[in-house]
Amino acid sequence: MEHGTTITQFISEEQRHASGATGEFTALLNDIVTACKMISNQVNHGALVGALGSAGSENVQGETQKKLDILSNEMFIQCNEWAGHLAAMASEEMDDVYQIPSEYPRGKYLITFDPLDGSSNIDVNVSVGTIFSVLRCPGGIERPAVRDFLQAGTQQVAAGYALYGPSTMLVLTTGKGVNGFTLDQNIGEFILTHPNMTIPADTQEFAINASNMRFWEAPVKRYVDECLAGKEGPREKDFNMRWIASMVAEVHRILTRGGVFMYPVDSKMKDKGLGGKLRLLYEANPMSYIVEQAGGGSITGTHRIMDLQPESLHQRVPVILGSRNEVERIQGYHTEDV
Ligand code: AMP
Ligand code: P6P
Repeated sequence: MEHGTTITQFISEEQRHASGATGEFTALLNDIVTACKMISNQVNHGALVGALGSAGSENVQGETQKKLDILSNEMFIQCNEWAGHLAAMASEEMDDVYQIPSEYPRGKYLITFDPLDGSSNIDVNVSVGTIFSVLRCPGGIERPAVRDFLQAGTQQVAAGYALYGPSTMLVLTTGKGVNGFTLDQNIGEFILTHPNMTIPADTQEFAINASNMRFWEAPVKRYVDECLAGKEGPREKDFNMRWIASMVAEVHRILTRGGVFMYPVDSKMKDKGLGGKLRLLYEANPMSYIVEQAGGGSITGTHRIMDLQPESLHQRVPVILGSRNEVERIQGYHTEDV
């Protein structure tokens, strides 16, 4: 019986187009896939295995950690630390760089990841996800330091996310488009269900946390007001609004039917000295790589996110991404108001 292309097969076939590839990258991607399967299983069984609720600790962001945040982080590390493909890892849930234990060989790649993005939703059974980004470790580095992770988004060699929703999906780019896979629980394999995902250039749907409206800067306020004005306003069409508070779910919706997602910097963040809400290395950059590979755009408001030179491991940035024509319009509002 035809079961469709598995992700293992897909990744292996992609390797054939990479002349001189040793197979390390392929093996690394497969280890990441295994980690996402394990996290999916834990998330799906949440309350049944006592995995819901707070862990009673805070992460480097000062955010309360859920038990599943810590479990997911541990699972991601366990699946990826042993095989000798990585020089080090960095996670939203860990203050500093995670060094590969001395009993394991080291490899030539780095991973940054958010093991369970949107975890504030986990206790109310709303979709959450895992976000990952793969970088090359600078040559000759035995023990990577923070500075070795501070690479622009354009240096990523792969990025992806797992979405733990009504079905578990894995969306992946290695620089040749974006492909989506759905986990077949019966055989424990991801099957290619969404080949060559592309974002429609136009949209009538935007996503923003409207409770921050009084803090927004003028270009964002202008854009949202015009959307809300609908047919009678300057856009001459009605818009729909969404806010799931889970970036992975929002990005997946945009990949599937278009839209624009905004978490802009605002006056409240600036008063606290913050550059935004979302983290550059393991949220904004991987999602920007995926969105751009799908034909969309991803900016801070004024600049392309993937061009930013990171300054710290947990740096926060503004994020406006999605349908290209909409993102270009918003960028225009930011630059014309400068
Ligand atoms: P490797 O020698 O296995 O580390 O691969 C060298 C480079 O080839 C990687 O950094 C990727 O840019 C590319 N590559 C290797 N395998 C794959 C694959 N399965 N899919 C996409 N790109 C690959
Ligand atoms: P707010 C989840 O914590 C997250 O990092 C993103 O996944 C999500 O888009 C955003 O924060 C939600 O933020 O302020 O609406 O809770």
